[in-house]
Amino acid sequence: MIWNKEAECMPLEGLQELQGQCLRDTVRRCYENVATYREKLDGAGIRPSDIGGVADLKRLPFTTADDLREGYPFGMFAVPMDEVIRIHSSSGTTGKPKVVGYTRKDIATWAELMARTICCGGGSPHDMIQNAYGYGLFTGGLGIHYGAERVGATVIPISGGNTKRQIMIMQDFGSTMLACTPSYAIYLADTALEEGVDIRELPLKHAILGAEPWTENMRKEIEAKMGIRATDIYGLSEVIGPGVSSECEAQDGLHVFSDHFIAEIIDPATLQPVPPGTPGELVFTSLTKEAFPILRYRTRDISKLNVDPCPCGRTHPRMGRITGRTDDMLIIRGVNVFPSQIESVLLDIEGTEPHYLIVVDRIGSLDALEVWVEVSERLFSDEIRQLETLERRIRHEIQSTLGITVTVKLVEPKTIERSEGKARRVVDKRPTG
Ligand code: DLL
Repeated sequence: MIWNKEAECMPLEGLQELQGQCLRDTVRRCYENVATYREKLDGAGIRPSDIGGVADLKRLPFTTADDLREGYPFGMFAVPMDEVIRIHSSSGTTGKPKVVGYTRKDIATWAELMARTICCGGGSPHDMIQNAYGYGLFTGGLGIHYGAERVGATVIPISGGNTKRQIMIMQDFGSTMLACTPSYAIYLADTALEEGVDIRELPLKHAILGAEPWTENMRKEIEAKMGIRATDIYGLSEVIGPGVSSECEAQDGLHVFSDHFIAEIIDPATLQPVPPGTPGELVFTSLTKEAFPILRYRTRDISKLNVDPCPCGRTHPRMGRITGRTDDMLIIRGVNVFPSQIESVLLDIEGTEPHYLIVVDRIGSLDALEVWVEVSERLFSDEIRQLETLERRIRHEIQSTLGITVTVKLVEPKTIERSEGKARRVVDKRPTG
């Protein structure tokens, strides 16, 4: 089911034309109403009238998380506060949160994009959507909520946490779609089993999962454990929240809703755009947002673009699954390490659970990488010899994937802290500076 066929299946020429018009308008509004953009554009010697169409996008300066923090809290809003009807924010890794605002039209746009996301994930007005994303300043809860209402589905605004209650509601209400982070989906499935509930036997059919990196292996595991189809959904507060892109039934890349956002991939070192298929940093420009328009925002997320036609009929280009971030990339003894690489190794090994923690420390002058892995209940009660074999195997597999030595620590089931939102996978104890 395509939510908005006219927009989502628009011929590429028409789409480019529309993007050009919206870009001109967005740049003009940014220049006229936001001091940071005016200074940046003046600094680059660009006047809004220099922007003719999409081809001129690459002339615009980038916007970074630091720019947003400098404008904290409302400095980058492009409309008077009276027109702002909603605020959200996202905690950064350091310092003040990033604060974003929405006008009434922005909220309507967001609901439309979330309606598309839900339909991309197999949802329809007949669905009962259990929304286990957190409600509050985080965009996940209210984003899905408005989208579900726009579709005409029934939304259960249960928010995150309280796992046993989630399972009870899922059984009693007969939820057909689940919305939460992928790590929470696994936790939910495992907890259900412990409670003697097999989710595969419940009416649940779909899950729309995102807000944190996950892998194809995790998808397989979630789909098998719950007997459902799991769809990757992506977004970030600075751009709108969830509803920036979504996988469709092809499960092969996430369509970027390109009548509202332009995605680019750049080489983070040279800052130059790279051709389709080449991995790099995702950069977004909003085309229709009023309260918080954004020009060439550097997300730090690593992905690639695919402009090939999709069997689903949507024409909007697809971005690949996020494979890491330029800033969560760990550099250990000079080697670039992505937590997702370690995760895929673990998920391929029988007897391990998808709960792990990467602990990086400095011993003397050398970086040390330790991976804590939870093992399954069954294995943990086995002989020591078995555990040693498993530990050796994990160590060997990680070492051959990353090319650096690693210590593996097997820990008892349920010792690694569970998260109800985004999982925290890395503890970096190295001194900074
Ligand atoms: O996480 C918005 C969201 C809510 C997306 C619910 C999907 C579902 P922020 O809190 O601002 O917004 O965090 C944005 O989360 O830059 C990525 O690093 C990461 N992220 C979001 N979706 C995905 C995904 C929400 N599908 C940051 N895969 C982004 C990997 C994701 N990473």
